[in-house]
Amino acid sequence: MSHSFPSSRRRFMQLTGLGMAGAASFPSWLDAMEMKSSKGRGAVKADPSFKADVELDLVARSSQAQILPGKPTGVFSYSAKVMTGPKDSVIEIPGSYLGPLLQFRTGQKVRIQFKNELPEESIVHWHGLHVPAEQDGHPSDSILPGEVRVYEFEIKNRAGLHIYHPHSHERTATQVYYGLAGGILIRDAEEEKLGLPAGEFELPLVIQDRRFDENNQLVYGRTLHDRTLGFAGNRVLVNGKSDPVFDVSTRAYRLRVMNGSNSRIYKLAWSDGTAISVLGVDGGLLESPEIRPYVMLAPGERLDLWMDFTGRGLGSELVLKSLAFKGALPKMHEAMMAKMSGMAHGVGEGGGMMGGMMGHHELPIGSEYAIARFRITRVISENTRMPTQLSRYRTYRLSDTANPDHPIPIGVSEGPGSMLLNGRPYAFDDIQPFERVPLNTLQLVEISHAHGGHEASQGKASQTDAKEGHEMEAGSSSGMNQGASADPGMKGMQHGGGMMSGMMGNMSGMKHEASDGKAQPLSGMDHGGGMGMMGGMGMMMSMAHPIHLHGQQFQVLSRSLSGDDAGDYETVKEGLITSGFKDTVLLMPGEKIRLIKPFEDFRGRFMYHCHNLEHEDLGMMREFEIL
Ligand SMILES: [Cu+2]
Repeated sequence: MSHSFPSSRRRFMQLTGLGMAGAASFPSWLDAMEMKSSKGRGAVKADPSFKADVELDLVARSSQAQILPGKPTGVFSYSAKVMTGPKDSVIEIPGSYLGPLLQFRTGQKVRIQFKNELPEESIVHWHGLHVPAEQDGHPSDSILPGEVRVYEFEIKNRAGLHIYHPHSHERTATQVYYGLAGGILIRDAEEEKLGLPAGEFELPLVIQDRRFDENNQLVYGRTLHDRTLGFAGNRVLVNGKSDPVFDVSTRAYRLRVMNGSNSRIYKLAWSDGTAISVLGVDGGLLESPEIRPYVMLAPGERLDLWMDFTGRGLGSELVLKSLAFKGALPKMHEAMMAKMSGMAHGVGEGGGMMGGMMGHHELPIGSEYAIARFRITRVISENTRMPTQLSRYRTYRLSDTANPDHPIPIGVSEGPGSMLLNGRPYAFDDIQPFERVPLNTLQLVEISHAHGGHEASQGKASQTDAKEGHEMEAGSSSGMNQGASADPGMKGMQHGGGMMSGMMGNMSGMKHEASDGKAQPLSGMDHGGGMGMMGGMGMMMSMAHPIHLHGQQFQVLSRSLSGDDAGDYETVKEGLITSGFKDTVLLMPGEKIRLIKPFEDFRGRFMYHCHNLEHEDLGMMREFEIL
């Protein structure tokens, strides 16, 4: 193989003595079915009493894809085959490294036999699907090369677009980056009655960014900078294709958009200023369409968009763009990028974001660039109108929740090489009292910035006193703002290369201690000395995080802003959809989000984590236990 292996993969092969040849000579399918996993809950066999309507074989393996002109690119790729059931349960995306679209109906019973032909462990998570805990692709269920795991679940979701992707701890980011992801379309009767554009007029758009070397091979960085901020590519791919062009007719289309990037956040808009018409979000259709000048799309989020190309001339083009915005990355980082851009262009911070020294191929997050072109190649007269009413569903109220005065906290804290939730990194079997949730309840959850992780480490993040904890945090962080905002800029510059290397250099050697006094393995910070310095550092590091909760979709109750981030927030706020059902929500700097989430039907452990995949692998992941 010519492409560079992720280092975890190399480590694994060293440990096991496996190479590619070893992986290829694994036992046959049936033999593998008999293998017992040597770790975790491991391989699971089919249950003959589960009467499946659809049976699929799903394989993950090393492969090659033609992404750029010239040499093919080494990738990881899913492939799927319908064994029994409707043939359109698998829809290929020709020539793409992406997994095929899987298409199911509400109420269908699905059996999926997943075979891991990768040279490292893996497990499939069904992002957005409401399935039992043992079917959810928990990291501890990872299977080894050559092993098979059988999933069996009923589709309980309403119509929507979801994602299948790996979820092995500390391997998710690389495996997704190297190609392991695909879409899951759920159909139901309510959606079908609407007669929305279908067939060739319904287009999936999976947006990802990648970086290639001169031999067309994927490059994945593992610097502290990449891990702390998230890895960003310098080229945007749609459906696994570079410089994507879609040939369209003069009529309405339904665009099923998914952000499959590791860390990149998009601000989607049409190049001619046409408003964005939003039909649905992560968990399916809204009650009625929402019209916005632009719409934000963070990793793990989905959008269901209406676009009518009627009245456009043959041969004309429209570009789906990402517009400039602020707040995705720490202020210090953004200020530095702007200054570098300014120096290169001879204009101030307001000038063209980040060209110049960054190189225009570098494609900074928050800059303006094209995502895909839509070219009118056919004029037709038939069309359909956008429905004004889309769906009916129950709206959750605060008074419906079991804990209206004591929200379950999800406190986000950042530091160089240390990304935590509720002050703790991911660890198996580390369920905190407030992470134990009674079955069949609606819970109020509050996601906020808990700079430095002091909050949970001081025991404030329990259900009983979470509220006081948050008020305290809000008070102390406003003091921090002033210190941190004095000169957000140039500290890291003197060290040249790495954006944040200066700051990170200063931070190295510090030690992070949890409440029990034990050093946290993934952390480089110390907040034991109290709020002071780490709180300030937290503010300086404050950035956007797409927070994903496994299990059922939730509804956003409120979003509020504190601190000095209002200016940056102005650049994104009209693109944040708060209605509908969500499973991933973008927390901007200074923001607090309250949501209501049902914990129904299934007991067991369900992850919650940042869907910036580098953050997730760094430990910004925890789990709820439904009891
Ligand atoms: Cu994050």
